[in-house]
Amino acid sequence: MDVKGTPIEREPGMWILGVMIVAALMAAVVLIGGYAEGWGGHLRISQGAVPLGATSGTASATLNLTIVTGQMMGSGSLGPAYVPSDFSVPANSTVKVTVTDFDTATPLTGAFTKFAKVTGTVGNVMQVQGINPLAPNTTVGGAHTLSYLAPSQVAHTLTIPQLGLNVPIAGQSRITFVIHTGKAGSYLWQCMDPCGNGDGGLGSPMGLKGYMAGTMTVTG
Ligand SMILES: [Cu+2]
Repeated sequence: MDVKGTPIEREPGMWILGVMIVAALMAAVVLIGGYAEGWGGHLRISQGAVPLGATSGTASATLNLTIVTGQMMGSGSLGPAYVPSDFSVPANSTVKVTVTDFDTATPLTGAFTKFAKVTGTVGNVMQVQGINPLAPNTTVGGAHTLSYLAPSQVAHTLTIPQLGLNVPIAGQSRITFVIHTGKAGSYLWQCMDPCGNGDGGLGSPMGLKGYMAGTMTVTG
């Protein structure tokens, strides 16, 4: 029993050890699989953040633009400018746009008054908040949701005819609005407020890229 019994007794021991090793290996596979799935899920969430945000209606991207006055740039400046003037937004997503305008109003007149209306944003509205340009982080008055601005209050517009987008920018204010982007492409934007020199304000920097015109790239 002593001599013969030892291997007989060892055999079940080995068998149990084998089962334990296999079980441990299986547990490891399940764990690694779970982690892999977890990572995969994580990656899918981060890669899918843009379309997910778009479907849930919450902003999935932000775009911040500033309108600086010619004065802020000094004597060589050609006039007020959007900074940046070329910018990118993701395709098929919801983008919250903020435009901080340091410039004062140049009233829309004649045929240009149609650019006082907000079009192409979510709800065809925008939020307007007055700012103090000498203390730009402080607000003036309350915030308002508007679909139209009095033509006399318009300083500039952010207009992309190809997308039906038009947002009148109030003088010395912070404007926010939300857009849903579509397919990838390159779209020209321009300001339709006669904020330029000469000829009824239609001269430079009106239509001048880097100032009152530029490109919005929708990246796929
Ligand atoms: Cu302008």
